[in-house]
Amino acid sequence: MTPAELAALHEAHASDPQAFWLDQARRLDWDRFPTRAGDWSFDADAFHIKWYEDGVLNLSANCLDRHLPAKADDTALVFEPDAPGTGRAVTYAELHADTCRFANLLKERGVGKGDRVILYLPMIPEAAAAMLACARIGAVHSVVFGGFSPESVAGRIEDCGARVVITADEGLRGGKHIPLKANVDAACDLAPGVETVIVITRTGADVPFVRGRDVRWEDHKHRLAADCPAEPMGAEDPLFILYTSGSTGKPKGVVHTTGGYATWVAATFAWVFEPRADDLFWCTADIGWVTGHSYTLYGPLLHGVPTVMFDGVPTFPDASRLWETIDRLGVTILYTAPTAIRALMREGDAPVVKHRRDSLRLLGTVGEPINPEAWRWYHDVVGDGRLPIVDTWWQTETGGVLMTPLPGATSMKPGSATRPLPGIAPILVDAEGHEIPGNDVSGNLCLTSSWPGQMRTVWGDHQRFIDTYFRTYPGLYFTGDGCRRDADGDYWITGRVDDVINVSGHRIGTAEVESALVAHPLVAEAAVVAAPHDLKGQAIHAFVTLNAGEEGSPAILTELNAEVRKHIGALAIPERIQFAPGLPKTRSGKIMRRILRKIAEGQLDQLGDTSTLADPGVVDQLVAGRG
Ligand code: 6R9
Repeated sequence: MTPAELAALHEAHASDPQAFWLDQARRLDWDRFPTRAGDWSFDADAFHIKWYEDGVLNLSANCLDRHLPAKADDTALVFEPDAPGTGRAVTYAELHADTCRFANLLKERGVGKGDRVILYLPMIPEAAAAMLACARIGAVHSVVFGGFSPESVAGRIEDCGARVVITADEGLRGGKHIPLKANVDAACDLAPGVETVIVITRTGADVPFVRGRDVRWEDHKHRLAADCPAEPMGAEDPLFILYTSGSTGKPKGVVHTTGGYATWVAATFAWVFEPRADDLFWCTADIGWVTGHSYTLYGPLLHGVPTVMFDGVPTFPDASRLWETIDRLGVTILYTAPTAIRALMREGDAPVVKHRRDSLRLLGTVGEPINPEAWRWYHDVVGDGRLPIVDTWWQTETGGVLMTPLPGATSMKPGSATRPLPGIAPILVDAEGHEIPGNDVSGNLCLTSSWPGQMRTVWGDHQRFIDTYFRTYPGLYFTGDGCRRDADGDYWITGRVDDVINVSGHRIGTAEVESALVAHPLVAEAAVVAAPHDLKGQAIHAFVTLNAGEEGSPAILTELNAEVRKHIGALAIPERIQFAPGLPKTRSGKIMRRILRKIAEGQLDQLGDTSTLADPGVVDQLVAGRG
């Protein structure tokens, strides 16, 4: 985009927001075009968020049917499995047919508009078809990342009241088999409401089937009709629920609706990636995360841009996997996470430079702040110094990108997400919620106005939605991120200021890990904080106090890790568990995490004022025990 084009977009929004947002909605095919764009208020007494409310559309039709007349036989997605070179391309016609078959199977099993369906799947083309099938019949999909434990799956099944789960026999990643179906069986034992489990064959492993409940996709696929009408959906009908960690309690079911989400994904995909006819887009994110929803699946499909579904890991079979795959497939845009870049940077330049990478025209990152060193390596080595990088800041809650440099229009700065997209209104506030004006300042990042892709509610708990995001600073959406605005007015996200830890781009709530640890019978108390980590960005550091008379041991450590694996999943296992004779508490009994954070960070000379602690001696013990 040129600077003038970007200025024109900002100007169009400023002069008539309603007209601007209605214009953005024209990127989609509507059964009934909305007469009004945004209708919202962040004020407590009039709180509501609605976009395009009288519009009617179907997202699956927008992703598939509208491409059929001109390009039925063109590639919609490229499946790139764990083993390099064993994948295949799937055309729009094929994806449409499989989506319809899936939709018809779901209907046969009693799924209709508004019903929730849990997906626990590898990155296979059938996963795309299953998501699109839900969207086609108006069912609400909730994808659960395959790294979560049976207990986590059960919690989500119960929270959203799903009666159908779609899974695969096994996953296969980095050469390792992941027992997806066995995990679903265990989840169903814990959450007994599931009536149907649809099982897709990925590895062909011999998995037990429960008669009456389990359905093998391949047994039915060929008898199911390859067409199915797309249900006309109200713009504000829910499209999906995605569970994500917050500061407190259980993961929240973030709800996105149809018209606003689709508009925002279509608009941001166009602005950020400027799709071209010959693009092959590769977003490495798993569909279990929001990035996988918005930019592995929906964004490219809405634009008719072929998208790579990668069911592997960047370091398997070796550290050149991404670059070898880019050359083999002819990838033009790579969108990945800082944690992957750091891991590959550690392997040196050789695995990169032995591949051409000359098909690439744009690089992107998402998920966590990128350190300038990793940015430079991505730019200089991966991009040969010739490719722009879009450092896109956004959240599960925001549906799509909110801040990023735009190639051609914004100058890049290593480590900065730079500027908000058109229609996005960030401000920085201090702890009391007063705006911090001017440049060269830091504060908590809030947004003053709504945008179409904003989440609408927490599933089943609208009050929690309001309390979590709009109460800290009344009248503002609080992102949970800290941020600096530099002397030029560019934004630098400095990371979470709430009790969320970002481990390799995965959001993990400290409260969830703490409650997993205290589930162990010998644990009296646990406190979890973030510590900086070279590869993961942040790592989990846990302080655990055992019951009186118990001694910490390697055996207990193993058991504690097993608790976390059981209650959440391996991705939340702490980097470090430190046995602590006591935790630093105020006289009123509050754990002072500030002190624990400094200990975990190793900043032992910056512990600050410890005089208000009930027992200041605890700190010395913790410092000594840090080792
Ligand atoms: C899309 C996604 C959201 C949190 C967010 C922030 C961090 C994401 C970032 C970034 C700095 C970027 N984050 N992108 N921080 N620069 N480009 O990641 O959603 O999983 O909900 O995480 O990730 O802290 O608040 P989600």
